[in-house]
Amino acid sequence: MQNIRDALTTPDVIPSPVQETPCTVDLCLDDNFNNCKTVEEGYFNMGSLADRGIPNDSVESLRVNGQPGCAITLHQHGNDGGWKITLHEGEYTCANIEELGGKCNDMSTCKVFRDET
Ligand SMILES: [Ca+2]
Repeated sequence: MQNIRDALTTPDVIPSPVQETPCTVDLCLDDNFNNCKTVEEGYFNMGSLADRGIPNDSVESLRVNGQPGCAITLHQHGNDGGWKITLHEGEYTCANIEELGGKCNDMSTCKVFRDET
């Protein structure tokens, strides 16, 4: 058994890199992170969002979870049309989304991904 002195003086031989965790996003139908549905990495069109309980033009706040580099791109329409914003790990209220160039209750498609750059 290791005594306490050894435990205190044993150097960390392995540097601790960022632990990679899955990228997920809580898409919330109401502001301030209420009524959220969680989606994993991938591209979601209107139909696949609806299948997950997220009707068209209903997202009002969201939370990007996981690391490193987890992100979501929100699109106003399909096919890359309309406004588009990319958000990295963190929490975004309706006001935050609008400050960043998006709109609340106006997103139709999105992509959750790990931004390797
Ligand atoms: Ca809403």
